[in-house]
Amino acid sequence: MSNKRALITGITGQDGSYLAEQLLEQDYEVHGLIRRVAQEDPAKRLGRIAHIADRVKLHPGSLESFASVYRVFAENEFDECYHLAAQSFVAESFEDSFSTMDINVSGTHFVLEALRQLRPECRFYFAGSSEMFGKVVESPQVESTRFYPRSPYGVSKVTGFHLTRNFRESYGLFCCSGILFNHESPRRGLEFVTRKITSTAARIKLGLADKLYLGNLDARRDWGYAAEYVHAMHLMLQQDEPDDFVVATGVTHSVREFCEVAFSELGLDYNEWVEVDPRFYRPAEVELLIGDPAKAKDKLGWEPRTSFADLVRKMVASDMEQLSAQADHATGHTARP
Ligand code: G4F
Repeated sequence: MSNKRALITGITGQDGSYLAEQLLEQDYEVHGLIRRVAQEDPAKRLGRIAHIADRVKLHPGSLESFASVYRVFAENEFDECYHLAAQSFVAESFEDSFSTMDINVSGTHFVLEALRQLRPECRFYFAGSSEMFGKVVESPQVESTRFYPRSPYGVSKVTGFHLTRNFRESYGLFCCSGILFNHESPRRGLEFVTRKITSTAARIKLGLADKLYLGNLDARRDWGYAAEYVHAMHLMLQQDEPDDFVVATGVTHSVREFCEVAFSELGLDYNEWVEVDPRFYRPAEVELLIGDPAKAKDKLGWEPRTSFADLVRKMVASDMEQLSAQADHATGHTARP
């Protein structure tokens, strides 16, 4: 049992919510940094952590303001900091590269600098990304694979990764980066391709939608289960020495294969429902990602457990359950056979 105090930036996101749950189970005092957003429905914004809201301490702050990050560190003595907050949608980073850079690069810099000045003993985790490998120079990708980012998001994560390593090497701080490959769950945002597929397939099954429009169906990703990936983050901060780790399954599938499994789970043929819409193509694409998690297995004792098919099934089942209630109330909608 632990009485450690942890700060999670991005606590309301998919990963933040799973990590908060797991740290609470280990008796951590869990704090979260949340954006101060006027007039937003708190039930919606805090939806993923509603069930633990009374057990976490939330601090309003902005990653765009060093002063607000500094204040949170000045007022609390954290033992561990998990920096997960980011503009994390790759497609959006092409639309607004400047705010992606501000939040992902300066935001990371602010957290590191506040920690260095006020709480150098606090261990720090940076959410790196397989997007850093981008146009991959080797497969599978490992910790030493050269980065070749293909989006403003990827560039921002490479910079955050180097900042994290630089603070470790310059100031002796316990700073780690997890290079996490795509990780999904029923809590995934609706704009990411996996959840877009499972939620729209469920809507189609229930008669609430007629088509699923997607971009590049041939892109391949190494998809794992988010609840397992946050466990790896925690393990990284429990080691004797800070280090960087690839977290992945070692298996890759195409977006098309994801569609195939998701629709067939509902007794549907994806060919009849999925249409390619070039609006969803990206200016530069990451065609293939596949990670080798051998170092994480060896040093952290971490291994993925949920298979690709089980992950898809879990997400489809959850969307069907959520949307069924909605369909029951809608008039004129009938589930497809
Ligand atoms: O689900 P995605 O949007 O995830 P992406 O771009 O791989 O990034 C995610 O994983 C990263 C880890 O590698 C994270 F760092 C990042 O924050 C994020 O969580 O897209 C996956 C693939 C892409 O190749 C995209 O072009 O799916 C393709 N795709 C095809 N049609 C689509 C769509 N992606 C989205 N979001 N929407 C589509 O309609």
